[in-house]
Amino acid sequence: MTQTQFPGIRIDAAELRILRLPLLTPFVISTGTMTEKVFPLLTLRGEGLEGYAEGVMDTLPDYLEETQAGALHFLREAVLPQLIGRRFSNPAEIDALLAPWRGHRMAKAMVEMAAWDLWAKALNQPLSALLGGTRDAVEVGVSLGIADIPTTLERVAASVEAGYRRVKLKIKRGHDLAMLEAVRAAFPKTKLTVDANTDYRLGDLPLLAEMDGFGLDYIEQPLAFDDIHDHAVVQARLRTAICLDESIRSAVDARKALVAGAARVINIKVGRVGGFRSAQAIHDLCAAFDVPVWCGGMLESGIGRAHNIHLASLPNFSKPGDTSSASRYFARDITEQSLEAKSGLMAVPKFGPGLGVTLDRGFLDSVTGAREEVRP
Ligand code: OSB
Ligand code: MG
Repeated sequence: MTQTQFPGIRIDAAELRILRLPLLTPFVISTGTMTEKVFPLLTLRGEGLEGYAEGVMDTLPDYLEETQAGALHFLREAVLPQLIGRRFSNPAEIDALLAPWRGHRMAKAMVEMAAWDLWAKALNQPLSALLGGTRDAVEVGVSLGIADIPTTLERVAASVEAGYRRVKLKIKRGHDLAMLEAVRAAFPKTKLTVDANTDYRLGDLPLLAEMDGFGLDYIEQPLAFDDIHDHAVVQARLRTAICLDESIRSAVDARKALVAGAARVINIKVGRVGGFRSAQAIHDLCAAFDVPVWCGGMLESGIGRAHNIHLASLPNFSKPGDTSSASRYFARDITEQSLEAKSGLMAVPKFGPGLGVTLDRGFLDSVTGAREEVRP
């Protein structure tokens, strides 16, 4: 079937759920501790198919400003009633529908990503093929939460043993240089990065400069979530690359950061930047600047994890991502397939078209806290 013959997809219905999955290990970062993953799951129905996406916003504005309550309100009251009953022939039309509303990139991403899944299923193609992916498996590392030094050393050892391609260590003020010294001494050759989740200030520049001594691949998001300028000041004084995460929500943000020299690496989270089209635009822009990108994560379930892996199959995802094995996070996942890395490689899931994973409906119902059908 050629594109011009494609009749489009009519969206018949939308369902929102709030899910709660206990985490096997509490995840500690500079902004707080997570003991369970609570997240919204959107299902779009049309043409007898279902498209899925999960939201990466927290219940409270911990990582960025968006919250689940705000996202549900926006989706329920504004976006989904407009979408239901409409026909779309490609995801760009969904982007155009969402564009007039300000911000809410995580909520918009849910709609855009579920539409991509539905579209790929209607075309009977893997999502990665439609996104422009060029590989069947992606290199992955782990993101290790903040813990005492002996625990951190054990976790690094287990990750290296499992074949992960790099280890990202969460840091915060007061939990940085001594920890790095211990890890580097025990693992002189391991590819290491750190992620501060915004805990430092410009005045910490001397301390950040000391990190140049540890041979890190990059320092992720040392400064404020809404800053680009001060990261450029820091980058100019460091040998180590700065990688931006929270600061980049769009291709416009990425352009500003790249032109300013605020980052030499960018972490793309499709759920943070408003969806796949935005993620592709950031990916392409970074390639033009010769800046590598990698795919971040937000402790996603099998649905968000699958979305991330499809995205990471694009060519400029040239550094290992955070999409490690689902079994590191959850005793049981909501997908019938558990997404597991082997020797630091995560296969692009192709158990079916689109996202390539299927829901374990019984288990899904058992972890659903609230469920609603959205009406036009
Ligand atoms: O900064 O990348 C981050 C988790 C929650 C909030 C922010 C971040 C993270 C991670 C987890 O690093 C990555 C993952 O294992 O999914
Ligand atoms: Mg980060």
